[in-house]
Amino acid sequence: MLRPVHTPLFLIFFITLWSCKTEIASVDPVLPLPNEYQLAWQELDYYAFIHFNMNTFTNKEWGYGDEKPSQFNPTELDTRQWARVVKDAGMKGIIITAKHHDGFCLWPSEFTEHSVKNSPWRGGNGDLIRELSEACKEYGLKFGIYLSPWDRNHPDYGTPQYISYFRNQLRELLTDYGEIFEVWFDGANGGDGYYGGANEERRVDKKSYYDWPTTIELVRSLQPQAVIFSDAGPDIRWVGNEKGYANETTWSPIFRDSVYAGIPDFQRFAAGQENGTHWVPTETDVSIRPGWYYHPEQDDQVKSLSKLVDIYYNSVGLNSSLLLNLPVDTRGLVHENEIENLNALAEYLRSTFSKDYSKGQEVTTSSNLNGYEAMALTDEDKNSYWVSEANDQNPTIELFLEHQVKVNTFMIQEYLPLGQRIKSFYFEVLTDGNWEQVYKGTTIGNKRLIRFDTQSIEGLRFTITDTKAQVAISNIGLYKAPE
Ligand code: FUL
Repeated sequence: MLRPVHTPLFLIFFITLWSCKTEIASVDPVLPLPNEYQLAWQELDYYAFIHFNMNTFTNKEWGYGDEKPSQFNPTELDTRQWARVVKDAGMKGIIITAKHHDGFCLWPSEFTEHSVKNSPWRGGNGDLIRELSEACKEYGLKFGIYLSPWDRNHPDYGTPQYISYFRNQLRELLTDYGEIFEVWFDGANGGDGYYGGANEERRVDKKSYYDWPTTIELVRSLQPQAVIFSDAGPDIRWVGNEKGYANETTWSPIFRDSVYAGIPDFQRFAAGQENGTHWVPTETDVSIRPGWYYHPEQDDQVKSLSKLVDIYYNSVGLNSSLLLNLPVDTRGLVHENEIENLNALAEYLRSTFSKDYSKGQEVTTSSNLNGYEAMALTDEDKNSYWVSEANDQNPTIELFLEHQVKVNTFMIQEYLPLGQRIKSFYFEVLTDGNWEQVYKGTTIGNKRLIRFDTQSIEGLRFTITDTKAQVAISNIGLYKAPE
């Protein structure tokens, strides 16, 4: 039998209105916020730097600028080997030193003779940037460019003409080689050098000489999705050391009035600033050997698996990304010793993160805003997230496991599109009915990895003790890393 039409429609209308109101509460963002390209970059976690250029052949870290193109002569150069090694290591991309401080160019730039075109490599017809960009494409890796603002070879360095030269080179690199994910501007600039034969010291005013705003606009116009790195951003900042360790407290926001490569102001930037005005997360750059470039005498000084693991946890696990440098050797290959340790690291990370013990387990929270339930925490979807209620002073996550599990690693991520919020927390595990605090920390941001002694636990509790606003957390994970 049909019912009268007007009553249910009327009811349905109000029920819909009511449910919309209760389910979709609004969450105010905490400024500043990342842009879409910074968010995409943030997901890369771990990618490679490759230092390979003239210094590889002169066995130096910083060439003076008087080297001869004839000295650049790799015998077995194979960028596909680099890409394969990087891919196998679980890294997501490669940033290459297209030009280091000595000025030699790995591509046949039309603006200088100081490049591969005058070297014996590939009979002077080689273009390493092309070969590497193609290898990255083939292996599904992102491709990035390091272009040194300092040039110890160029006669015009220190004058306005050099800035035009620098931008012309940037235009070549950002036009001719497909999509670029990151542009890396080194802070080391100004000092003595060859400078076309002048052999003198040239100091520049790092704040004004490069006119960074114009260069940044050039990058934006050619590769809008590329994130730009320098000591102070604009998109990504230096972590403040070359050891591979981010700060325990790492805010992505900083007070950045201007961008100056070479004026890092680490006192302010290493930890970021809780109430900073710009979103400029850190990148942790470190070499797998003592040097950035290949030196045969360092063949037995490749960082060990345990050191690499430590670096991974202290960069990726501390709201940073890991830019791990591989010094390609004089053959033009990633050395066997690197490959061995990288493969061990990849295996370690795979075996740790392939099984998440929190998945499918019962999660409860101290409060939640309608529409942002606890189950978002374990659904492995970065777009869903849990939000606590505004009056919840100690937002808490509890997870009870069906069976005891042996674990030693916990992961938690804030939902970054709403800004970085959490200021401090502690973490407890439940063993044989007893809660034990195993870690106490400060910021979280993109990702916090917590290591603790391997234990058979039946539950865990994560308590936020201070936050800028109600918390928004997208994911948690529970893992067992190999001993
Ligand atoms: C530094 C440079 O001077 C080193 O040679 C290296 O390229 C490193 C990544 O950045 O500032």
